[in-house]
Amino acid sequence: MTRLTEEAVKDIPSKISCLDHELEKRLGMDLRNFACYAMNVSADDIDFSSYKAAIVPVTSGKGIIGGFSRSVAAAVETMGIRSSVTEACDVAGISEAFSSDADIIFMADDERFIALNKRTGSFSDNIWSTAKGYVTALKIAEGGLEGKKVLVIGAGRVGTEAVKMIMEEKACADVTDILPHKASALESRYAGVKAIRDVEQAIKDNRLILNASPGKIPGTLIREGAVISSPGVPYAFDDEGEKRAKVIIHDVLSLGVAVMTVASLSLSLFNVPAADVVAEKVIP
Ligand code: PYL
Repeated sequence: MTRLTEEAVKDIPSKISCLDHELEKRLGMDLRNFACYAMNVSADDIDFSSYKAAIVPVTSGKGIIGGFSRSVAAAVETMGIRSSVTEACDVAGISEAFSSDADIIFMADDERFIALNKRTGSFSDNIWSTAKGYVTALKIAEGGLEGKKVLVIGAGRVGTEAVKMIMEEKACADVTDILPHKASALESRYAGVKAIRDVEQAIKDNRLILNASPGKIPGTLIREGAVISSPGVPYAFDDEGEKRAKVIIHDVLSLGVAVMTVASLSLSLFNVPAADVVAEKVIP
C-alpha cells in the first residue's frame, strides 16, 4: 500500500466537512451514514456521541507522517465521535489512551492501521475497511454490481480484498497489476476472476473500474460514462478522465477511516459471531 505523505493529508482537517458534503452529493450519504451502510448497520443503532476515540502517533519504521493522526481524528470527529491525538507516541501513547476514557484506539505503523475497541477487545483494519468502502461506493454509484464486470487495477492488499468483495456481490472481476503474477494468483484463487496483462486495453474495455494502484491513468483511456471508485493514492486522473467519467470517487484517507470506525463499533453492538466478524478478536 502506498505510504501517505504530509502533503497528501495536510488539508484533510480543514476540508473534512466539504468532503462530507461531497460524498453526500455523489452517493446520497454523509461519511457516517455511508460507513454504516457499508457495514450493514443502521446509524440509529449506534450512539456515536457516547464514544470517544484516541489516535496514537507511531514512530516505528519510516516514522510519523505529519498531520496523519490529526486527519484521522478529524474524520472520526465528523462522524460525531469526540477524538483526540495522544500526547505521547508508541507504547506510551497506547497506555495514555488506555488510561483515558477513550473507547476506540487508532494506531498505524508502516504495515497496518487498526482501530482497537477497548470495550469489546476487537479491532478493525484499514485495508479491509478501505476495500469495503470503495466497493460499496462503486455499488451505490452503479446501482448494484450483481451480474456485472468490474476492472480492478492493482492486486495489492486493497485490490485483493476488493476482488473478494466484488465476487461476494455476484459480479465478476478482471484484475491487472504491474506484477502479472499477482493478478494471475487471484485468477487461480477465485472463479470468475480473469487476469489481464494489457492494462490500457482493459481500461478502454471496462465501464466499471476500481483503481487500487498508485499509477496515473490517462483520461484518453477512460470510457464515456465510466463509474470509477479509486482508493489509490496519489490521485490517478486528469481533466480528460474527469470529463469522460460519470463519477470518480476518491479520497486519501477518510472513507477507509469511517468504515473502520463503524466496523470497530458494530462488533460491540451486535456481538457478531467470530466467524462472520470483519475484524479479529484480540482478547477471547
Ligand atoms: C493508512 C494509510 C492509507 C494509505 N496508506 C497508508 C499509510 O500511509 N500507512 C502508513 C501510516 C503511518 C502513520 C505513522 C504515524 O503518523 O503514526 N506511523
